[in-house]
Amino acid sequence: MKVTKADIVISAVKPEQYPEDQLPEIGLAGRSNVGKSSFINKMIARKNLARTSSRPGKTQTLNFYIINDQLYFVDVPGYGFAKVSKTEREAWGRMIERYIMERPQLKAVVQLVDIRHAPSKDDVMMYDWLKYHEIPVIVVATKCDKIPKGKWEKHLKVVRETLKKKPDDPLILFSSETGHGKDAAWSTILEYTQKK
Ligand SMILES: Nc1nc2c(ncn2[C@@H]2O[C@H](COP(=O)(O)OP(=O)(O)OP(=O)(O)O)[C@@H](O)[C@H]2O)c(=O)[nH]1
Ligand SMILES: [Mg+2]
Repeated sequence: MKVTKADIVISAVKPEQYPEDQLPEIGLAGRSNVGKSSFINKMIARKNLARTSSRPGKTQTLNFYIINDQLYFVDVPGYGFAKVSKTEREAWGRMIERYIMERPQLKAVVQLVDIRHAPSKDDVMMYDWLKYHEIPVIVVATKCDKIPKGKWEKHLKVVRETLKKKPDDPLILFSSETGHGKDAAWSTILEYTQKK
């Protein structure tokens, strides 16, 4: 897809702040620092519209990005970041839960995992939770530029098996560095936004 327009619309913490138009939404989930914001930037070909950082925990609100007046990417704060208090973690949990469980426009969640490592316990818990709530998941194995091509398939197999990924959920190899997988990710996302 050719992105001609992309903007951040709102950083929301509660439902009253979500956009009111009925455009389809794609949520981004994954542990802190996995590359969710970088994924958004690569997909919309903008260097730093979605703020990225080498410091985990950069994204702390639900950030709604409108793309070509057609759909939203919703950047969700990452999980598994140890340096937050229990109270903060609970507030985070409630914010995400409310969004994911009560948003009819949410068509799918792109769950990012780091291709270099087997999905963590938190990754597995997140995937199971999404499946329990019957949310379609597009698994994106990112940072593929960090391992040699000859090892991609072996690592993808570990991702598939550790998550116990449902056959219906797509798995896409990606790199925000090289743009590998960008076209595949776009066509999959568009397919899901067109489902009712
Ligand atoms: N080599 C490489 N580095 C990446 C890739 N994607 C992200 N990074 C780097 O990983 C770090 C974290 O990226 P972010 O996009 O900020 O991660 P995030 O998931 O949004 O993190 P939080 O907002 O903390 O949840 C940054 O230093 C990025 O440059 C990738 O595909 N390849
Ligand atoms: Mg981020």
